[in-house]
Amino acid sequence: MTPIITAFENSPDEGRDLARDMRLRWAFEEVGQPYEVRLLSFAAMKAPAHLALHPFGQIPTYQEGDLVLFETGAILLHIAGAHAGLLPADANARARATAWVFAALNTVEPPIVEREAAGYAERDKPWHRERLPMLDARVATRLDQLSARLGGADWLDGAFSAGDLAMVTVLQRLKGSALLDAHANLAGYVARGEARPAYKRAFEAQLEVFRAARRG
Ligand code: GTB
Repeated sequence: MTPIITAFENSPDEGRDLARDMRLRWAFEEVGQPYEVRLLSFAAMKAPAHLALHPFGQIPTYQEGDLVLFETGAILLHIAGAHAGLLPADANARARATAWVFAALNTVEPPIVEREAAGYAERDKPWHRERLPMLDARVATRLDQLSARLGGADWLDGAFSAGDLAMVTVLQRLKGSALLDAHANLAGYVARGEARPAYKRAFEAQLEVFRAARRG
């Protein structure tokens, strides 16, 4: 049965791969699993039919038969567990790759999202300028630590895994910022992820949603 995911009908990033359905599209492409996408307006995301799938009214969701999932980490691990290509066969290596998925989403992503959200939600507050260096410092600390761990390796733990896929998509949110550019190995790591054929196919698919909307 072909899995169906949900994505923005009109993504605010205009097809620049920043919405979280991109992680799932990339994972499907890595493992060679065809998928379908159901596009949602913002109103539809908050309507009862979608809230029955996603309690927080967000995208993406995943449906396959009577299985319904939300949370990209859970969906990514589900896809990776069902197909070869994103998790190593060795049990310990598999557990470490899983840990990197959690590290990306629980440890590295939160300060990045917090900093990003401050940029658009708090910009007009009198304390915003005072808070910004602290938000930058929290991100910088995580990047310093991640950079030290990655060192000169291509991927975080041996071969490319679901952990790298999650981490690259998290770091992409910093592309073009001095914070990421301060670490040549992390910028190179993101570029290596984006150079993967599966990533390119996923990127084109999400960009096509924006192009199609423009064509009307
Ligand atoms: N923890 C959840 C997961 O990983 O699945 C988070 C899901 C989530 O944040 N979804 C966002 C959403 O539905 C879309 S991806 N937001 C609407 C809402 O909460 O009402 C976040 C996102 C959206 C747009 C951009 N962009 O345009 O740059 C980047 C990231």
